[in-house]
Amino acid sequence: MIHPGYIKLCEEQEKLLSRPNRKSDFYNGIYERYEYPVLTREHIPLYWKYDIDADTNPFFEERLGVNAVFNAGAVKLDGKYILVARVEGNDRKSFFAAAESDSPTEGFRFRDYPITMPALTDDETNIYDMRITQHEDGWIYGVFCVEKSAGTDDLSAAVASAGIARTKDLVTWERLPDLVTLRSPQQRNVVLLPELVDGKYAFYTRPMDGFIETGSGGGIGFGLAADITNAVIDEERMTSIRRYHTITESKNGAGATPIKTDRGWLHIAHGVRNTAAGLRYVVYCFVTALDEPWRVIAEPGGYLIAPLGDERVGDVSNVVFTNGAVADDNGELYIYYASSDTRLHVASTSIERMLDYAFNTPSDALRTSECVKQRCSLIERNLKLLSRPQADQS
Ligand code: M1P
Repeated sequence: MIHPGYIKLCEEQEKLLSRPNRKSDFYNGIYERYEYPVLTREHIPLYWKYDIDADTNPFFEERLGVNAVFNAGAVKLDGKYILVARVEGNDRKSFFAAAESDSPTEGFRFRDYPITMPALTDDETNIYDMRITQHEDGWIYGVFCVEKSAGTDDLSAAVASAGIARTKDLVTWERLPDLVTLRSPQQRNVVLLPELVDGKYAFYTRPMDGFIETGSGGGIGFGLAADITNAVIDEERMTSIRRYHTITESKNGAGATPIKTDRGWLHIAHGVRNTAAGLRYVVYCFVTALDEPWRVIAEPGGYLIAPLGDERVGDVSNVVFTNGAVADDNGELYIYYASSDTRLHVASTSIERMLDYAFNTPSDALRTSECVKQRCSLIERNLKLLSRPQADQS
């Protein structure tokens, strides 16, 4: 018999799943925020967590709890917005699960089962943060982080690499060998470009010396692999680089799969700086050239999205992170970003607005004296306009 507790919780959950989402009061002209997250752990189907049989679970206790739902890859397929989220069990292991909706900003529901991603080796311990690429070769690729123990006495020492899998339907996945980068011992935040470059598969990488520290890794790299079924990159060129006293000082990493626009590939990435209170993760933007996708042609200074209000608090506080966005045919753009490794939000904008932001926001002048000059020049132009007689201002 189904436990009555299940029926009661289902009714409560239905209110959450069918709740309309609204734009919040936040304004910066670049994008809109929304009142509610699009996915949280409360969105997880109850039958993923509870044994709903009253005979075997008389107290209706949670058997396999879910701690967080965050960092989602995103894709639009057959008219549906699909998020492949990182779901983290109470046991700390992450797995992937697809949730879909007819709307980009509300109504996301998980499919019946999470994704069963084949493991390549017995020592793979954790997988997370999938970037989804609808590639011109006809496959949909998922590139994600694969984590293994370093096998030393230090139990927190781990090795990260980029796993690659492909699918046609987001249900059945064929796992390919992990990406090999000959000059970088570890990788995380790797993204596959949707188009071949010089007939090869093009990846944005994040060279790292260790599991957490990027060390000598200077920023977001770019490399080519001739064969996706045995992807090897021998040389990584730098794209968006880390700089002292900026939002990328500690590290940065590619985010959503780059979006092709008339003016270049639009990237929505993350940057990390250190503070007395720990690392602070923000989302930033840059554009690379269509003919040389490693060459940065616009990089606005500062962040695009920083943790705000409730977003600032969670399992890993003071973090926003993105690995998925959907660009609609009508030019609307939806950026899915997680806050504090706990929940997933959406920001809405358009390609046109983002390009205006990317090309017209001053780049980081790197020094206080220069940054003040940038601001004074803005103020001067504005004050001139404001001092004109009213009649001249229209
Ligand atoms: O905890 C914040 C983020 O940390 C990692 O990002 P990075 O590799 O740039 O440090 C990732 O593990 C990511 O999942 C997480 O949100």
